[in-house]
Amino acid sequence: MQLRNLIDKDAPLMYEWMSNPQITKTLHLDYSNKKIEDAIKFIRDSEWLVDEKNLAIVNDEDEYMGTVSLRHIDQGGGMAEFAIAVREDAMGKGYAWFGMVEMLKNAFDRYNLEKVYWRVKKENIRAIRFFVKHGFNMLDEDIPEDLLYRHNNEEDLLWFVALKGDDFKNEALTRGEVAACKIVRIKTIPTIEAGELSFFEANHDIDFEVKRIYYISKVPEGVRRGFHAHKDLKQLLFCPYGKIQLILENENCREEITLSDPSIGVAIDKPTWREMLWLQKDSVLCVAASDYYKVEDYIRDYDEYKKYVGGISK
Ligand code: T46
Repeated sequence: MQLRNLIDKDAPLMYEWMSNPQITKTLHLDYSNKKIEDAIKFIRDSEWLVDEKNLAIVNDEDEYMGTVSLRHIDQGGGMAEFAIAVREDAMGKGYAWFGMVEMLKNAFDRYNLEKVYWRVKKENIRAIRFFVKHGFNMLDEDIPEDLLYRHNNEEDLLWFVALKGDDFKNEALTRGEVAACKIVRIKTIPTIEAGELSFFEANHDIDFEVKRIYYISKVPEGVRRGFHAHKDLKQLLFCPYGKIQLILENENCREEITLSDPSIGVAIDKPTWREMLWLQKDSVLCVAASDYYKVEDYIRDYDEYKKYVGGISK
């Protein structure tokens, strides 16, 4: 995946989503009368626009998957508006998340902006859940006047913001592994306006029988736990509520991941040094384990762990 400038050959695939009512109903413009010529014009105009940047999200074969945009770029005020549209084929495959993160990086690192805002229709529950899941702030009252004015104070909109320095790159949803431990997508069934239900099954979703479940709660923010490894125990760790950073280290690397989504778990199935940092008060860490509690399975001394796995480079 990558971002690149829009080019003429993207027009047919751009027109594909422009003429898909399922996609355009969540967007803010009326696309009902758009033609392929409008896609071509949009691409060509994008070359010379000064206060707007439109880029293509493309796959490894350079096929257009969607457009990400920064609009109304206001260098003086340090802000811009973000927008994204992806093809139906690109949905659920990480393209939207990739495009968003890359464009926000551009906004903050390249164009030196301080704030990027975007709006979502209240009825677009899927998008709202996506942004909330990634930890973006939804605005109640601090919406700049000129944004409201520009969009006629429309009441069916919710506003989000990303600020320079925000930790918005929670990659848990797009990565496959952390320190060679598998990131597990826990099956999650949303119910309209009644929350979500997540579940996993022993031997189907995780490759061990569960003999023990424990959970860690009431941990103050900023506290670290763990600092040990297990010799044989296999575990699935997940955070059904709150935000916990998991730092994992094996003989080759030390990596971290933020667990902040009930549908994400990490399966630790080999001797791995672990530390858990509570980023948010009242976060809960749940663990499904392959064996009963056995004190002799723990390695609580870091040097001993290093010897156990044959020398770790930290
Ligand atoms: C792990 C991380 C993610 C028990 O008596 N039974 C149990 O099933 C467990 C898990 C713990 N304990 C006792 C042992 C200690 O006296 O509870 C006390 C606290 O355990 P610990 O200091 O090991 O807690 P954490 O949060 O550092 O580590 C725990 C698990 O122990 C460990 O297996 O992988 O969570």
